[in-house]
Amino acid sequence: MREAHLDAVGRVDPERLWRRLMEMARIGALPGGGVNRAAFSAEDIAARKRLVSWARALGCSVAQDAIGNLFIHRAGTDPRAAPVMTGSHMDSQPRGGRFDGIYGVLAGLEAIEAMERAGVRTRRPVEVVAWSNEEGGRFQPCTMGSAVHTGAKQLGEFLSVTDNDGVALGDALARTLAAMPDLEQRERKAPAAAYIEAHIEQGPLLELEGATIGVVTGIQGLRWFNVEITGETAHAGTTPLAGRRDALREAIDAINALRELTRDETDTVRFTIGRVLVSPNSPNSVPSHVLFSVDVRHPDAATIERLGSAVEPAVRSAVRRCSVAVNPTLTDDPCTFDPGVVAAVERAARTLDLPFRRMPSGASHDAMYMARVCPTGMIFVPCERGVSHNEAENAKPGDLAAGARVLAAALLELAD
Ligand code: HGY
Ligand code: MN
Ligand code: MN
Repeated sequence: MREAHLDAVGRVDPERLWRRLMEMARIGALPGGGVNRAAFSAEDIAARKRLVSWARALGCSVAQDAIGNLFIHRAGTDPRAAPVMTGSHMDSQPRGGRFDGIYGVLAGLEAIEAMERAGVRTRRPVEVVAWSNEEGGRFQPCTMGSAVHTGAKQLGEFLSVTDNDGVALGDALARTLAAMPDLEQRERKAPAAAYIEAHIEQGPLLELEGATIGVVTGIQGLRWFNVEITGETAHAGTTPLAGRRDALREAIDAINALRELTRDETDTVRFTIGRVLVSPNSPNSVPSHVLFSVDVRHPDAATIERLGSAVEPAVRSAVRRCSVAVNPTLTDDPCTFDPGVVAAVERAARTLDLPFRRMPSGASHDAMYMARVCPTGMIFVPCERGVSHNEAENAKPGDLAAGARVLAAALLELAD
């Protein structure tokens, strides 16, 4: 690694990174120590404003696209060169942790600050992206901002999606875009020379093996669905079971059928029903409508394809008297990261003498979509007991800084 690059990498400051992480953790802070920063919420807007103020203080320009993805741009010596991009997301799960997503955004900002302080100017521009709605907790599906940026999905498909309170995404997005009217608009899908995302592992492997850096090789496939079952509400005391069209009773049968479908002795399949809405949701009225989510994942392309195709038939086979709608909201096949970018991440870990291991990602990330449009890779750092999507999510300042150094080193190599 060139002397100037080593100098820049050495200027990654663990305290500054930790301080920014803790400042962001106060936005949407929960009593249990985690955060709730739903996409396009007041908390998301506050985090966006905080990030933009830090980016501008570094002399970077900030642009925003039609779905609210934020692009922090550090100019290179060759303005015509496609940027090397990094980033992640700032939205969180309803009871999320202080590091999921936001770490990748702030590690990218830290890498830019280290370059700035070292006076290193790369040939390519370097951009840090904060993707909109990666989590999909409030508005399904997940990884929405990167899907629209890369052209995999159209924004128009999502505007009428509603959250649990009936708020439409289009309205929440309009408020978010209006909150920072002075940002440059980035309408086109800008080409990128490469994309690297830093993220906590959200699993236990690195911690168990005492490795500091995960050199991520790819992401497992996933399928999301929303299933709606519609029956007829009735009096709980007077209506015989024989005559009922009980939507919850039949939703339970459908969920049990899906549990059978996804039963796996090797415990490789990941099957989750995380969201269930029941109406009228009253103890003495027979449920007339149930919406439940289905999240199925597997690293093997043929297996996830088979499971995904079997969801609707399994649900329909279990539902007798009610009507059923099965709406697939996400179809992502397993992705393999670019060998050149994976090697650059590994080279950086070796140069910095950090213990590392190559590994796949069980969690999905915006890198899933960027991998379809440019050479892409990811960097993992350990999180305590592998816990994530939980307020107890925790990570060590030293590991977070090590990940940011590997990110800075890999970005410098790819940008020059
Ligand atoms: O669901 C996921 O895998 C990601 O953490 N949003
Ligand atoms: Mn994440
Ligand atoms: Mn997450």
